[in-house]
Amino acid sequence: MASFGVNMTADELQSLTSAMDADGSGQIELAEFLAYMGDPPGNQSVEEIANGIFSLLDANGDGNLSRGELKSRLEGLNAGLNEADIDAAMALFDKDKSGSIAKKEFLYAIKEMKTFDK
Ligand SMILES: [Ca+2]
Ligand SMILES: [Ca+2]
Repeated sequence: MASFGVNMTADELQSLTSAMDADGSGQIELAEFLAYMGDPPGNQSVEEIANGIFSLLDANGDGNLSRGELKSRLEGLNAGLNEADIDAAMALFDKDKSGSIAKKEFLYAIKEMKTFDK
C-alpha cells in the first residue's frame, strides 16, 4: 500500500475512503472511521496507519489537528459527519482539552481504542 502523506493522490484518497466505508454508503461515519482505525487492514501497524491518517488530516503540518482542520479534512473525505460527530471526535482525541489534537494524543487514543477493542 502506498504511503499516506500530505501529498496523497486522489487515487490513494479514494482507496482509503472506500476502505473505511464499511457499509458502502459512500460516506464515512464516525463509527466506521473508528472501526477502521481500531483494526487496520493488511500488515500495517496501528501506529503506521494512525501516523498516516494524522498527516492526512493535519492540513498545515504543524503536528496539531485543530477542530477546523478535522472538519474540513473529513468533509474532503466525504465523511458523513455532522457537528455533533466532530465534537465527539474532539472529545475522544483531545485528552487535555486544549482545543486541538496533538499527534501524541491521536496515537494514544487510537492505541487505547485498539486495547479495548480486542
Ligand atoms: Ca494542524
Ligand atoms: Ca489537545
